[in-house]
Amino acid sequence: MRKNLELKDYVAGIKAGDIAILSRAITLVESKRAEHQKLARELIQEIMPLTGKSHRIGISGSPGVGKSSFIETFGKYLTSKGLKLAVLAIDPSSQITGGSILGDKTRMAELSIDPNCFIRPSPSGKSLGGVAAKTWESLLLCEAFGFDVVLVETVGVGQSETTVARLVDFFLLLMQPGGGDDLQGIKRGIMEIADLICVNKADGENMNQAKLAKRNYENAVHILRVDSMPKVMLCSAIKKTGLEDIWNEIESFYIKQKGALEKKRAKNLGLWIKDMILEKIQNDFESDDLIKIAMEENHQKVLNQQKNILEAVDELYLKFKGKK
Ligand SMILES: Nc1nc2c(ncn2[C@@H]2O[C@H](COP(=O)(O)OP(=O)(O)O)[C@@H](O)[C@H]2O)c(=O)[nH]1
Ligand SMILES: [Mg+2]
Repeated sequence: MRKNLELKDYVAGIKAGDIAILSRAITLVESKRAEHQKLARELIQEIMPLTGKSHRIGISGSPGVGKSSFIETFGKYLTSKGLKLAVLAIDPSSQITGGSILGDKTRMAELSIDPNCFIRPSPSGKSLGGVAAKTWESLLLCEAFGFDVVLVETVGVGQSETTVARLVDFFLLLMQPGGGDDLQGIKRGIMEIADLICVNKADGENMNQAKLAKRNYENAVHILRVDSMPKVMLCSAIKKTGLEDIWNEIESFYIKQKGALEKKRAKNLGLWIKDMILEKIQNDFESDDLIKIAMEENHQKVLNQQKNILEAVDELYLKFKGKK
């Protein structure tokens, strides 16, 4: 049996750069047991002054675009520059699909044994808010530990990208060249939060398609964005190209942000707190048996034209609120 660690052991281990302790600290924040959660909160409070110094970068893209391959290649590029890298993931579907997105270590063969890299798969959980909250605490622990860069990977499905965008400073969206229908693959929401778009697989016979996709995305960005215009770049995880340009873009983002970074982080945190509360309210609503019955009744009445739709909505809303 491993010895139970106390708060001071966790703090000392993290300060001393003990990777085994970092791992156990993350396991602690992921634990559902009440006494673990209490200790985890104390730990986060304790290490808070050591946080804030890393580059927090989100990476997303549809399944198959090459996220794992890119993280392997880009991660090796970063560690070869002497940077220390942590890779975390947010994937609330991992329980359903039976394996986390970072479980795929075969695509990260070199990175996963790199002493300057720490890879941690997505915590389990069905609620996006819950999974993200644990990833956030892991991110803080990794920062306190002294990682220069924390990458947070998520799959390009559902709400998870918006959530990841709340936790990171810079959001990198990976795309791939497709048979002329590139624009169909664009999800408006994600295009609106990306700080940089990279068309991966820009190699071999994909090259022309990749260049075409780049132009299409540039046009789309022009239409969709009025604030800052994210650049569109080409890269290849397999040929290891485009990495320097991507890193320069990230670096220049941090130089430009300077004082504004704290503001951006503060704003994101506020938005995220709101998201989490809304998720809780939605869960309460959807799991309430009386509301389920009332929903069904009202639905039928509206269908049968016995009730006005707005009347039904008001009634359901008041019923839900009245229970609080
Ligand atoms: N040609 C080419 N194939 C790539 C590249 N990056 C990834 N792939 C391939 O695309 C497939 C999906 O890659 P993977 O990293 O697992 O994608 P993920 O699902 O986004 O993590 C694999 O067969 C990879 O070998 C690349 O830069 N060029
Ligand atoms: Mg993958």
